[in-house]
Parts: sequence; structure tokens; C-alpha cells
Amino acid sequence: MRRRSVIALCVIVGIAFWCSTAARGESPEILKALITATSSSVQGAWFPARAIDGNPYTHFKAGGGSSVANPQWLRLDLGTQYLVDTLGYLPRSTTACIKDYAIYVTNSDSTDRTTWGTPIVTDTLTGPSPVARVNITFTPTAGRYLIFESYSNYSDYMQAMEVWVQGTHVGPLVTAFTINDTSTMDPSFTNAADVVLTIAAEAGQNPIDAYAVTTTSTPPAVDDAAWITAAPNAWTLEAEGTTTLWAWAKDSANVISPAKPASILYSTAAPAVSNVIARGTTDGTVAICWDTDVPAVGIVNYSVNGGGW
Ligand SMILES: [Ca+2]
Repeated sequence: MRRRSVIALCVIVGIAFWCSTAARGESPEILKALITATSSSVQGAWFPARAIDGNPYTHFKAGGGSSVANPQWLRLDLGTQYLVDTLGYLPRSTTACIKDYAIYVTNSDSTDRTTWGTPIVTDTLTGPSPVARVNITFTPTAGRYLIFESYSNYSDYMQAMEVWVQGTHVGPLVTAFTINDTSTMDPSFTNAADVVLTIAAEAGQNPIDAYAVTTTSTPPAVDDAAWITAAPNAWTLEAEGTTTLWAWAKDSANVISPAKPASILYSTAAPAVSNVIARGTTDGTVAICWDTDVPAVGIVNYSVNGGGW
């Protein structure tokens, strides 16, 4: 089996995104990597994920045909239940801006609005000039889903350059999980079956009283034998190849965190390296590519202008 590995050496990296200095609520912003966005409709390739990609120059747009009518909505799945108190909204322009809107926070996983309950906010936005982040604050409300619904717009359909959600998680969260080689602590590759588990978790409204690591993404039952009081720190891999495990935390009210997966490649075979090439060379970057005869994780040692490796 041949595997192609690519490592890009980035000597110069320069990516900067706009960031808001607008006033906002006290609660922390929920990491966008934990959020999944869907919408009632999509126009072209302006997918709902573009409203949470962290880039203020990409936008989501509803619509997609003359038969599409308001209201339209953007639904944010926060991955677990949060006490939500703020929605930040960056319009596309002063005219491509939501006008009359409602916000729902709900635990309903249905897209049927009759299951969302009563909106926590119904209001009218003033088209901001200049365009800037608008923070809509409201009474802290518990729910896994936030739905931003547009009844009317200053022009066209519902659009958003970016949105942000602020709140505190109600249940526990596993914030970090890695499977590490025992000797090197490498989180991606090991040549030994016995590995180290590293778990970090945050309590929500109740203290964490148990942790579990499982071999499937299905949440363990509250009385599963996998729950132990201290975070597991060791594991024995059953077979060579890539293994994925899932870490969980459970609080004193039996609320279980969302799954936090981690993977590691276990191989005792020394890979044979061939076809080493450099390509895409610029003043600041070059991609080094090679083949291995077995799955492998690679590193590149290099020197610049005859300096040290
Ligand atoms: Ca965006």
C-alpha cells in the first residue's frame, strides 16, 4: 500500500481576519468549531456554514428561487445545551441586512417552527452604517439550538457575513482529548500498543463526577461500566492501524458531554520512503512530498541558507 505524504513548510504566513471591537455581552463566545449551521433555504453556493467560518468576507444567503418566501432562518446547532444570552450579527451591507427578525433558543432538534416555542426576541434591526457587528442581547435562555429567523430584509433575502453566539454550557464539556505515544507523547503516531490518554474537561452548572472513554461515538448510558471517577490516562490499542476513541464527561445531574474523538496511527513497521520531491516553491514556502509503503506520519528536517538543521 502506498501513501503520499505532503508537508508544506510555511516560512512566511500572513493571514489576518477582521475582528470586531463592538460591545458585547459578558458570556464567552461559543467556539465556532463546535457549531453546525443549517438554513431554511440556500441561494447558490452561499451556504449557511459561511456565516460561521470566521471570515467576515464570506456570507450566507437564503433564497434560491422566486417561490421562496419569507420568513427564512439560520439554525445554529451548538452541539450541547448552553445558557445563551447574545447573538452577534454582521450584515453583508447596509441594505443586505435583516430587518424584522425573531430569535429562538430551543432543545427541539426539529426544523418545524411549531416545536421551537416562543421567540425570546422579536425586533427590528436598523441597517447599520457603517456596516459593523450588531450584538443582540437577551435573557439567558437554555437550549442546544439557536434559530435566527428573518421576517423581512432591507433588500433581497436573509444574508449574514458572520454570526456569533455567546453563552455558557449547561452540562460538562470535554475541551481536549489526545491519544499519545507513551515515549514521545506524539498525538498522531505510535509504535507501541500501550498509549497515554490526555483529557481536559470543563464543568457546566454541576461538577463533573465521572469520565469515560469508548470505542464508538454512541454516548454511554449513565450507568455504563465505562464511567470512572478520574479521567482515564492509559489505553491498550487492540490492533495496528488507525484507532479512534471517544472521550466523555458526566456531571452530578447525569448530564453527559458531547463526544470528543481522537485518533492515533499505530504501526510497528518501518516505512520505506521513496519519490521525494519538492514542488510549489515560492520565496517563502515549498511543499515536500514523498511516498511510503505503509501508512505513516512524516516530518521534514531542513536548513535555511546553510544554517543548522
Ligand atoms: Ca463568513
